[in-house]
Parts: sequence; C-alpha cells; structure tokens
Amino acid sequence: MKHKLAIVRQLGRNFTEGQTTKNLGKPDIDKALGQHASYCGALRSCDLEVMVLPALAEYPDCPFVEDTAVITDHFAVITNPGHPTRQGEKETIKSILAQYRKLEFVQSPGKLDGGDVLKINDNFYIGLSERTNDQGAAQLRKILKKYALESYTIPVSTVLHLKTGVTYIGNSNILSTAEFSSHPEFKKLNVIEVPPEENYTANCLYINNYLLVPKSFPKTLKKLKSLGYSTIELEVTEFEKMDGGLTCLSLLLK
Ligand code: CIR
Repeated sequence: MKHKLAIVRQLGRNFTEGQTTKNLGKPDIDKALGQHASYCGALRSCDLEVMVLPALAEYPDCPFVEDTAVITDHFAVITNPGHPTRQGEKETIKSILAQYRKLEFVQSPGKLDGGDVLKINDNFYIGLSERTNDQGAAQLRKILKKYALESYTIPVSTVLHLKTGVTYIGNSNILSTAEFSSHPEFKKLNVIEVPPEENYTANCLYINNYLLVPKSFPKTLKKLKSLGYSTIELEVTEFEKMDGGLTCLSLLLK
C-alpha cells in the first residue's frame, strides 16, 4: 500500500537556536527555507499530499516532526521527546494525528524520539540513545506487542538517533554506518554499508518506490543507482548542521 500523506512543519527564524551536536556552523535560514521547500516538492513528486504545519515560535527544532510520533497502519504513538527543550512539541501533533489514527502515548519517566524508531515491515527496532531511555523503549514495546508487532532494542552510541545511522530502503535492504552494519538483529537483511566519509547518507528516505538521498555523496549514490533505485537527490546541508536528515522532516501516513 502506498503512502498518501506527509506531514511536515515549517521552520521558524529561530531555527538556528535548536539543539545540535554538530560543529558545522549556524544554518543560513533562507537557504534552509529553500531546502525545506525542495523537500516538500520532492515528496509531492512521490505522489504524496503534503500538509505543511506552521512553525512554532517556542520550539526551534519543530521542523523535525519525526521525533514527535511513531506511525503505523492502524495507530500512532505520541512520543515523549528526550530533550527538555523539545518535550512540548508532542502537544502540537496530537490533534492532527487524532484525525487519522487511534492514539497511544509514551509518558514520563519514559523518553522516546521518533528518530530512534526504525520500522521494517512489522518489525520495530528501537534505539537506546541520549534521547530514548529504557522506560520509553519498554513503553513502546508494550504498545507494539498489544497489536502483535515485534520489536527489538539496539544501543546507539556514535550518532544522535538510530535512524541517523541506519535506514530501511525497501527490498530487504538497509543503508548503514559501521556502527550498526554487523548488528545481529540485521543479519537477515542485505546491509549496504556506507563509506565512513559518507556516513550522513545512511539516513535516506524510501517512499513510494523512490529514494530521497542527500546530495553530494557520490559513492553511495552510484551504489544505489546500480541497485536500480529511482533516486532523488536533495540538498539538506542546513538541516545537517542541526543534526537532522531526510527522515526527520516528515511523518508519513498510508
Ligand atoms: C535535535 O537535536 O533534536 C534536532 N536538532 C535534530 C533532530 C533530528 N531528528 C531526527 O533525527 N529524527
């Protein structure tokens, strides 16, 4: 079944004040706005309707909507984002997702960012990271189990979120950095390890048989093209500066 809707959130002029572990300089706001518009355009060209929510003045990291929810075909889990400056963001997504899905919740002391949840068909891999704690992962696992969905936890140490370092790109293929490529949970999949200098490309977005990839990572692009992927290259440098990537900028619904 194809995805039909992408929910994204516009960035505000305060975007540069968000959290980051990167040392790549401050984003250029106008460039970031342009890159966000191109991202929305790419989603539309993948046959998605794009709902653009307004920026939130009190939450500079608000365009990274992926962290506020985990969406499945039948329900959505509103997360409890792990960074104190981002916790209120969950309140802003509830009423929107309630129009499409039954809601479940991760609650304090549980902490969980959507960026730590990698969905591969009916299996969910949950990263234990700076943002997602044991209680948050345990709460999500309990919810998933109620719906007969399998889940596993994976420790995350070198990147912000699990999906910063590994994403599913369909056809039993995952794109991964060295940190996750030999993880036993991924043995049953085809692992495509990105070269260390192209680690940022481990976060690609596979949607409706297209693959959105960050621009300027030639080795990974060549590999993906040789595997037959219909790639769409997007410049996301200003989001990379704020520790974000292609998956972080949308919530996708079938
Ligand atoms: C943060 O530190 O929370 C944001 N600056 C970046 C969040 C990126 N989100 C994601 O990978 N899912």
